[in-house]
Amino acid sequence: MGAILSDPFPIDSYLATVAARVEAWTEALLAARAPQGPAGLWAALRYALLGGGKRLRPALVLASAEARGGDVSEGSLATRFALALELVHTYSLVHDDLPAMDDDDLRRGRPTVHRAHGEATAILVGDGLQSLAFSHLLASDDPRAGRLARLLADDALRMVLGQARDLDGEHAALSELEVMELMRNKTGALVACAVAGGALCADADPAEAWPVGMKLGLAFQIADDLLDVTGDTATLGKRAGKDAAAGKATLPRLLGVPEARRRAERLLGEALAALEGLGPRAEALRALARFVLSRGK
Ligand code: GRG
Repeated sequence: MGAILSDPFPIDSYLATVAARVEAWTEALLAARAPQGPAGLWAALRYALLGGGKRLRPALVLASAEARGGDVSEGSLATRFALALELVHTYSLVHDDLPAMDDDDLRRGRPTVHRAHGEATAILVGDGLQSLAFSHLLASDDPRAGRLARLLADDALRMVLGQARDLDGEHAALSELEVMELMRNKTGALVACAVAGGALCADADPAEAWPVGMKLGLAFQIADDLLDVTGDTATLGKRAGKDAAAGKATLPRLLGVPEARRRAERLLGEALAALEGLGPRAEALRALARFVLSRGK
């Protein structure tokens, strides 16, 4: 962790810049679409989209494209894909928080969407976000948009499969391998999608980038599970200690905190090694990879 703490890359300001860009794209999307109404649904969509969030997935898309010499300027395909991915991610959080799923009342330090806007509206917010994501991406006349949409659809489906496994209530019986498979689907797929999609936007091979993103996605989920054990609700902006309360099988619960941390560090090391060959242009991507483990929320 020493190298992580002394990271000279200004990751906080990089993420703040990405967050500001994501928020500006979101405002533009809402301004174009919300006038069609109904006002209540669009207010809830705004609440879901502009309530904070680290914007890690869009940052990974842009950094992965940049690392391979891709265009990440305003209006580029990479920016369109980055927003589409964040819309899908936001839909997953809104639906995951519903009473029928994790039944959470706190997300990003505020009441969850169903708490603030009602359950039926929260279901529609998730549905609407998914449609908006593909509509926004496919509004591009870039011929690569179709491949990106397929990538996003396939990884979003993997997330749904992971969520189904997570909900099926047999956690006590899950082996380490089964927990890893669950994490690969539930969390890893969208993070891998970010890194692979960024590569595709730079005309590099997404199939080569995807497994590196998967390592980061797994490290990200282990870090999340560690924070659930070691973090507090105020810092996390969501309830801490939920996994143990729900009897969920996570790596920290299965292997203990120190071993789970070692696994996450190993995954990060493997991802960083795979990114080494990309040279100085990949500095932001490598810093984001380190942030996956060093983050406090
Ligand atoms: C409902 C189809 C469906 C899927 C839900 C994303 C998800 C799958 C569940 C959310 C709960 C959870 C612990 C998911 C694992 C991935 C994860 C840690 C998501 C939170 O992502 P962050 O930390 O969130 O990037 P912010 O708020 O920063 O955007």
